Amino acid sequence: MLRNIIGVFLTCLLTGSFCFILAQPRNQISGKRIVLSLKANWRFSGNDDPTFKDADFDDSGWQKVNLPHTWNDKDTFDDEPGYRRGASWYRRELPLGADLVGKRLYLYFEGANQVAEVYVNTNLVGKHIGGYTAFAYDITDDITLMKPNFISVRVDNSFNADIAPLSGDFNMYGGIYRDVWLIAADDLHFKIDDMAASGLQISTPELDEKAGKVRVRGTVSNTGRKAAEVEVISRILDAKGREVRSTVSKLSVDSKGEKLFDHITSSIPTPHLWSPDDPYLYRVQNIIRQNGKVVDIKTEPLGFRWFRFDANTGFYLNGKHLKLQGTNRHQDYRGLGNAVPDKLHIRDMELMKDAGFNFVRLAHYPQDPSVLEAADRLGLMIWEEIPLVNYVTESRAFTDNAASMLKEMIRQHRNHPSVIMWGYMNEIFLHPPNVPKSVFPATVELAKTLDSIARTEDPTRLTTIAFHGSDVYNTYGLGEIAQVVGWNLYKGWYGGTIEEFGSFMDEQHRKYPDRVHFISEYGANGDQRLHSTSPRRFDSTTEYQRLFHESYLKQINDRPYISGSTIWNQFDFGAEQRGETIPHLNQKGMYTYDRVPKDIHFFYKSSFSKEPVLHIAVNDRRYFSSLPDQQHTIDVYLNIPEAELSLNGVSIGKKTNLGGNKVSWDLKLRNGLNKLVATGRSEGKIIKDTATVNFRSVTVRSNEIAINVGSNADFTDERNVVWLADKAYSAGTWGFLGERSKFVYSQPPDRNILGTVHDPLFQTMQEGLSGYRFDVPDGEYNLELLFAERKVEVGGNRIFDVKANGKMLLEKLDIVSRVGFNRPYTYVAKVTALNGLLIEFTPQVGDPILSGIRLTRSSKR
Ligand code: GCB
Ligand code: CA
Repeated sequence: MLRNIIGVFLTCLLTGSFCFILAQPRNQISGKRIVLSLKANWRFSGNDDPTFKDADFDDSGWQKVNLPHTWNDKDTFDDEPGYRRGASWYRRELPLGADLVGKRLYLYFEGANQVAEVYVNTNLVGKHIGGYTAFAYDITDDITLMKPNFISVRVDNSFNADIAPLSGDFNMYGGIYRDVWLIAADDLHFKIDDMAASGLQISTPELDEKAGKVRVRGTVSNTGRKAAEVEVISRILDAKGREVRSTVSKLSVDSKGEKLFDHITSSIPTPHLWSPDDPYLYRVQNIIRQNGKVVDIKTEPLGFRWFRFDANTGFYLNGKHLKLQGTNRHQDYRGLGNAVPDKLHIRDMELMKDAGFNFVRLAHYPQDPSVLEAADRLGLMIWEEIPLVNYVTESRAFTDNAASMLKEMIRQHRNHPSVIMWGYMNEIFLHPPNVPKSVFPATVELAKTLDSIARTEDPTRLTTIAFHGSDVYNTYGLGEIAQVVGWNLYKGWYGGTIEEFGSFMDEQHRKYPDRVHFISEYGANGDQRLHSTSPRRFDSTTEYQRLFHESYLKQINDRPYISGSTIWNQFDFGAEQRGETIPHLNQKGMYTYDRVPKDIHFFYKSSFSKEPVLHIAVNDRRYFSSLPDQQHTIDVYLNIPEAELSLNGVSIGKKTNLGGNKVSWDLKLRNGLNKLVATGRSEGKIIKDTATVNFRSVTVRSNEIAINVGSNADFTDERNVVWLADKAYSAGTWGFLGERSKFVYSQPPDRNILGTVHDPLFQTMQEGLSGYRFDVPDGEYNLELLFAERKVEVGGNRIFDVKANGKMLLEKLDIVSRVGFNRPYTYVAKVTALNGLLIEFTPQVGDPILSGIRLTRSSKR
């Protein structure tokens, strides 16, 4: 119900006034619950002191903030290793007016990462453990109406061995990063502080196409001084708000007591079913009436749908086979960390729907209520999980905390028809070094405990765990516990080949024919600045990302026993410890961190969406530079029968879509701007996509030759300089020399190059080269040489001389002593070419290296 007031709340924000809002869902009789947003007017301190809880503490010097808020939006992206994990405080006044006299008051937090202590007027009203679930406290007895009241919240995101996640490839941003509400209820209300759930549990115990029944179980609380006789009504409303069924019961609830009720409707004929194609939503409006007067209303979503999995043939929704075509989502956003407003959460869900997905895995933790609501409305089925990632602690407290996270997630989100699976572990055997052996059986025991909690709390969903690509899960019996086995597979990324994916899965299916197999992750980096005609594993080119996904999707589709899959990841996301071509980011998204689609998005859209798709896959379409006489392959993603491509106004032919959702043309671009237009037809309508490619062919006569030395990839920098992929020298062109010369692609953890955004240039290098030769015309040139030495554990100890056509440029160059490890060193000189230009590298200690070279002509002779 909280969500229904958002529109009203915005108005309040705009007028800047403090206001109460009646929680009054559309088409409903007015209820008595008052819900007030506590988004604005907080004060924040990054320090920690016990006096901050005191009502009379003077916080006027503190920073003003609004929620959602995190203190790690910036330090997770700077070049200082780590980010602040510790305690901070939030304070604000609660202006409570006469309207609230006689009400029961609750503070409702949608989430704070990861331990929150809530004080009201100096008194501790509750402490919540776990960063991703909601919590609510009754604060009535700590409040004095008509006087200033103060809330102080201590939030701590320190590492805590008893709280999951212990580690993970994502940032554990600290803060009150979701909405906070004040709920003022009548003494008689649907229970609010049962793990911050709605106090209501909706299910459809009997359901098929012909008829369905709805069961509503709930708890009525009476916080008043007198016992009360009430009526509880559950009304089933269709999407237009028309009452379909109504069930009433009479309860007597003791003072300071609570009462359960259990309603089952009579059979509803031909219920309108919920599905991704037709996400039809009913609602269940629950009313408490006392002496004929409405005292509380709580409305929950309802969808009629049923599902099952088959180990050989996959997933079925409402009796019909449906391959789960999905994607994963993290909850952060460029510039915001995890403090993401609802409208961006909702837009993310809409972007996933737009690509044609029918399923989303909310990895690796429960997400914002607006996410679940959007999933219901849009028709996206959901796998939601608690954040047990990489390993567990063998302690009572860890187990208890994990159990309560699981219960909270289930109770808070179980009424969403979109949810079909509850997960509780991810890659839990991807142990860091030094984890004791005993943790294997302990993890299995914990999995059993959590699995049985999930099945007891909610027998209508299935349980699941995500494994990484190792047999260790089978060895220890973890594969026998959950109802669906998820696999996170990166064959052809972190190691192995793309084709090994299918054979790995076939082997699993052969060995465990009764298991339901799902692919919970697969993905590869895509950096829009990097391109290659010979993409390779781990190069972060958009081309490798496309190759990887095209193959995986085909392999998944070829295997009916694979019930479905979720791509890693829908969006690039923050991962502070990573240092790939864009440091601090996991770059496997189909969209960038600020939600710009990469080409791969259009491949999936062409594969899954029912809308016509025609997309020229030339990435950001800005710039393209390469060797002369090179043919360019232009790929077009499409889901229509055929397409025609024209280049600069001239048709270069039609191609038929033979089923792979991709057609390609080989063509030659001209220097300067090239206009590509793809056209096709869908149901009589003309579909078009255009792309402008700014092309420059580079020869020894060009004014600028820039090489990404030691790399297969062209790198376009922010000035539109294209650093071409490297090659061995051949006469009439340029290239590296030396028998011992080898390409070096740095690997984690040595990758982040500090103080530059040209990481991919400096991360790759030739090692052991003897020279670099350009057969350029005689004349004066500016030369730029780029070097970086990798982290101390992997980098070399080397000293070498660099000469240009025999003239010493750098004598006894020792990169580390000049700039240190993992820092760019750029050397600039004026050089003269005479019968070409030879840059020589002569070792003194170790092997010479070079990461980039750029030659610009300053005069002609
Ligand atoms: C995984 C993890 C996920 C990582 C991903 C990756 O298997 O479950 O948290 O982000 O791999 O990109 O390496
Ligand atoms: Ca390089």
